[in-house]
Amino acid sequence: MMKCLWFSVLFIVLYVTFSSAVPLLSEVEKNEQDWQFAETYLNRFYKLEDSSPKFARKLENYVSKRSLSDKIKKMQEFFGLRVTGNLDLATMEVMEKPRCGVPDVAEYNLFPRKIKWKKNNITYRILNYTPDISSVDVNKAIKNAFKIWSDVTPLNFTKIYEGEADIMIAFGAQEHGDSYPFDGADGLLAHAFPPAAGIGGDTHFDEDETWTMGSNGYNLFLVAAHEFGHALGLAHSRDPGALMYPTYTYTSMDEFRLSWDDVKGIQALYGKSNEVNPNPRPPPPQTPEKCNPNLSFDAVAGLRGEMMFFKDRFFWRRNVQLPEVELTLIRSFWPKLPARIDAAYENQARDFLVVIKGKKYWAINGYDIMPGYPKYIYRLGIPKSVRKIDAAVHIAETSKTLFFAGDQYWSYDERKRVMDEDSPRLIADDWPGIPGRVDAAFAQHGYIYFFHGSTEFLFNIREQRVLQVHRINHWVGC
Ligand SMILES: [Ca+2]
Ligand SMILES: [Ca+2]
Ligand SMILES: [Ca+2]
Ligand SMILES: [Zn+2]
Ligand SMILES: [Zn+2]
Repeated sequence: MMKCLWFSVLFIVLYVTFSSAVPLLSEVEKNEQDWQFAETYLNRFYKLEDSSPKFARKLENYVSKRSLSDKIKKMQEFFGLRVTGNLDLATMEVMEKPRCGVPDVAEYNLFPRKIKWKKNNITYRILNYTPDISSVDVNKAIKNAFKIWSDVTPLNFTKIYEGEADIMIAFGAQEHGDSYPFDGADGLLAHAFPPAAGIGGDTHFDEDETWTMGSNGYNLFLVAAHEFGHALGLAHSRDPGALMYPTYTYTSMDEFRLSWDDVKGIQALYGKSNEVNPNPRPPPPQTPEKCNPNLSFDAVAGLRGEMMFFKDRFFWRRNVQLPEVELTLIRSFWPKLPARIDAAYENQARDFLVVIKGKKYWAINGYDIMPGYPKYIYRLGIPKSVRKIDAAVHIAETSKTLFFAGDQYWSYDERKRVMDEDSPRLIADDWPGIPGRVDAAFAQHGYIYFFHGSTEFLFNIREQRVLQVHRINHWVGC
């Protein structure tokens, strides 16, 4: 299914760039395949009717096409996509991502009642092991996955080796005994049942996945941590920064944190941890809010006609013609990039995006990091003493890329591939009206948009002056 995602994305990109390319499938065939795939997806994750009275199911028979479009809208709303009711590219992209098998509209979040364990001491048992990693590693991943929840609640998890535990953990392929079959490699990764007796709380992993302790295949700790959220009573979150978001994105164990949204959710069910922690950890990370008046950007760049506004682990993606924006994790687009970046620019003529973090930079073409990257920024002629680039901007008209760091900037000639000799220069000397430092910059049609804190300065390059000053929130739909 990952293959399928890459294929469809590459296909569209090639098709747009070289419209003479011959598609492998006819549009009609492709369309028909997409609709069948979407129907399966929507019935699995957005099947409201199943949990409601019989008349709804009966009704569904003759309004099925209409209801499919309604379900697409629900799904688009859930993932923060543009709500069209159509199978557009962005919608298909999300549907094809590997994900959890628990529905996004589940019975237990349709009703406001809380489904939770009525006790704080919960037992678990591992019924079988995957051959992919050692049983020691499986035990470790499972234990750590429970720990992230017990760290923030009064819950205790105890492993037992026989008899029935509250949370029975098993690996299984295809139909594995609960009439919610898995689907082979990719697609569904795992599922878990909400708290209750019997099958309640039980957690199953798709044995057709390759389970790992690292970044290849699927990381067992990350998937288990998500599933145990369900086994404790949490539904899926719409917050792309939350562990309880339905799709899988890799984060290393060192970088992993429960998000503010996850912590709020689990504490609403079980309360806070009773233990007084002698070394309190920093508060859980919050997902950036587009209407926060103090919002600032880490980096801004174009990407094939869209605009990307980077902030923390995320970026907002905006098609300039449309008012809506989509918030996505950087890693869900480019799993090999750092979680956060400092600066970015697009070279439209050569069709690549450059992102910079610390002393390294990556060139990206579509979804692919180009071979040989990351490279060091000093190879462009920036002194080794510069530890961080604040902002980078490429000016198509002059083929120059400007790198801003502190109160200075460097100008790189993309045609000659050398740094201009008079670099660096002071920002104050050449960009009157721009504050001493900039967070991000973006150039278009003879203007540079400089971002500083929550303020944007529109600079006319030819007239060498600031024309307008705005708050930055409007860029992300606020
Ligand atoms: Ca159980
Ligand atoms: Ca699967
Ligand atoms: Ca920056
Ligand atoms: Zn889930
Ligand atoms: Zn199962």
